[in-house]
Amino acid sequence: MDFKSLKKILSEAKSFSVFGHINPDGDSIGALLSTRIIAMSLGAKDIKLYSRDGVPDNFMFLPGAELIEKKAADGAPPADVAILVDCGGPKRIGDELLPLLKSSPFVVVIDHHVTNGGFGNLNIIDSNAASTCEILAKFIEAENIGMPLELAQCLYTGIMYDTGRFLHSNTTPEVFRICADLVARGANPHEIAVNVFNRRRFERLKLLGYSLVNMKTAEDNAVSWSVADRKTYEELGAEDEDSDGIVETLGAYKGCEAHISFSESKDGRARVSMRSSGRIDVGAICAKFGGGGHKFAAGIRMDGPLSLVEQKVVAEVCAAARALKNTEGRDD
Ligand SMILES: [Mn+2]
Repeated sequence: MDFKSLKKILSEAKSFSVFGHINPDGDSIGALLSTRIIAMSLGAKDIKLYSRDGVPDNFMFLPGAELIEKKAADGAPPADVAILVDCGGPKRIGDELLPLLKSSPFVVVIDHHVTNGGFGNLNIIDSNAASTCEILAKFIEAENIGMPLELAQCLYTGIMYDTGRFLHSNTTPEVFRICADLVARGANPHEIAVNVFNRRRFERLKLLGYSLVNMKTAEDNAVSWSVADRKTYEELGAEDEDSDGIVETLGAYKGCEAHISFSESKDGRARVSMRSSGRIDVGAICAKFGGGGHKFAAGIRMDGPLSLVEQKVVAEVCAAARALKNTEGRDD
């Protein structure tokens, strides 16, 4: 990875627009805020942060979160450099922000998605990294950039989040080495975990409860999924972002190889989140439907109706589960 060029750009350009992805998660928000702190420590003054869907409540405790904007102010001048963090492709920033991205003459991509082909003028892409924040932590280390407490907190949050609290298969010795260093610099794992996971609204917990009570399974429980349509969201008082994390809980079921959460967003589109227990490549399945992500964690946004999306996607995942059963056999 060309860290030298990244440092040069962050040190020399006058203005930056930094973009995270739609339906932001801990890595996207952590990487947005970290990029700002890093650029400032290299002398940058004019840095705007954009996240089309804002900042979920549980990440508002992070330093600088209130600076993240959903859209550009009217007549905002184009920035010298646009930086996309945690985005596998330019459309991940959301269509509304694309004109702002296109107005910048130079684009930097910092990402860890295996599907990222490198669409920037400078691409810092490492699909072996568990998170975009891990790449940023390596950049800071390699280039001897300072690590204030605020930066350690943001990076730790992103890394912890994208490794599923250090439980996913991407949790490498490197992840622990980096996080040990971040904690030594003041990042507080307990405080961050409480903020990110344990300060939920009741409506969100009700949506999780609904999803578990109405969980469906197929292929001898190798595939499990839940569906929440618009009506359900409204009855429970839940928001789009409340579906975050449901899919992980579905995977707790014994014998589950792939688990899926289907929800109907406010814009009427279907949002599909898919996880694998480690043997089915759900990234490849999502790619067939125009989605993307990683081998064991991926997603799709599709036009509805939701029931048809459910039918098509579940059929594809069930076919993968059957293929797995045929080739490897089940050992439970
Ligand atoms: Mn990520």
